[in-house]
Amino acid sequence: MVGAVLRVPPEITRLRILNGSPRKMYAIGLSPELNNPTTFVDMWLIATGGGYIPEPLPMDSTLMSVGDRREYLVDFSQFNDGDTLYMSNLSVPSDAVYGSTAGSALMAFIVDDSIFPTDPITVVPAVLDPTYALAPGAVDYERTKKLEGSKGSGGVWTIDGTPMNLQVINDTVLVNTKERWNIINTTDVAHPFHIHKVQFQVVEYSGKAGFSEVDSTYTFPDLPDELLGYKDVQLIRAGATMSFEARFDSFPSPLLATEGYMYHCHILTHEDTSMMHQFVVVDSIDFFSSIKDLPGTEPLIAFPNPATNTISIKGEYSYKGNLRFYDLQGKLLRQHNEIWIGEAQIPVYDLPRGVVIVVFNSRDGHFVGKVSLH
Ligand SMILES: [Cu+2]
Repeated sequence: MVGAVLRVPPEITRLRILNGSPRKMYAIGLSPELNNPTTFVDMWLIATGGGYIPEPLPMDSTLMSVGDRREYLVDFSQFNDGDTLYMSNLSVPSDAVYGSTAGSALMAFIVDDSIFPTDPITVVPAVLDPTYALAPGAVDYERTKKLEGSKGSGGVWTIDGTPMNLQVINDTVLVNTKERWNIINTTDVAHPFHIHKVQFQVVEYSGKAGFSEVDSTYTFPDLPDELLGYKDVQLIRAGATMSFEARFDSFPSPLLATEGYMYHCHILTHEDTSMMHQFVVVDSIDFFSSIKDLPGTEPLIAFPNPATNTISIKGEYSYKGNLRFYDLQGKLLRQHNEIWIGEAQIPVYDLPRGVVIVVFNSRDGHFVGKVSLH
């Protein structure tokens, strides 16, 4: 809403802020000055999209990327009845491809002595979540993703150069494991990386963070406010790398999953032009014991079995699809996209010896089987 006004009590007030814009980032602060503000009032960050941070963190301004949610305490008791504070609209980073235009304030807060909250907050708490720590356990698996594309590429943005394909599950995560994901922004613009299903914690970040124009490396728990807390979206500035850790502790897919959770750039026009992949979380026992041919598909066979150097998968018809190899713990070993079964000799000489799971998916046929490598 343009020109929004909120009347607030002369008390500490909790503000929940969401950047719901499809693609614009906002750098915000609170100031008594309407235009070109130079003085700011402390905002105490208390929570992110995934919960409380360890203790309130005061700041005068911050960057809200697309999809960001933050909660702040602001002490309006220091002002008089009728005083007005403005949410300033400050300059966004140089690599924010769809920055908002700095200048006019986003909204106003008017202190109003006639408002009496029934349960006022009288002090900013010293501690919010004393148990806050990195998600427990060692990292079971690590993945690295590259955000790719450029402003000159005609609006084609991808993850690892691979367009979004609903027929492809790009990652299979084993339930009740902890993973580290390294997201490398190789592009010349900032992307807010967003993942469904989990709340992650940034453990390392190298490059420009927030709206700073200075390259730095930050390591958990010494993080600037823009990187702190449990979250499901994190802006990664041009050229920066963000690593997060998360536990995938719930809701494994009941069957061989064909419906994935998404991870993608939160800029709507980027996710719509392919900067999105999907993953499933599986329980390995359920995953492999429930495997069967889907209705309406013909049986396929992998041969030779056992195999040493190559295998082929053969059926009555030729299909084009995606072939993946997993180990018995459900970890993806390798993926081949867009191959024709019945023709391709698929190399397996470099896979670990022993039994591997072969999964083939296409629009028309599915195949899951075990192949023994020796
Ligand atoms: Cu993007």
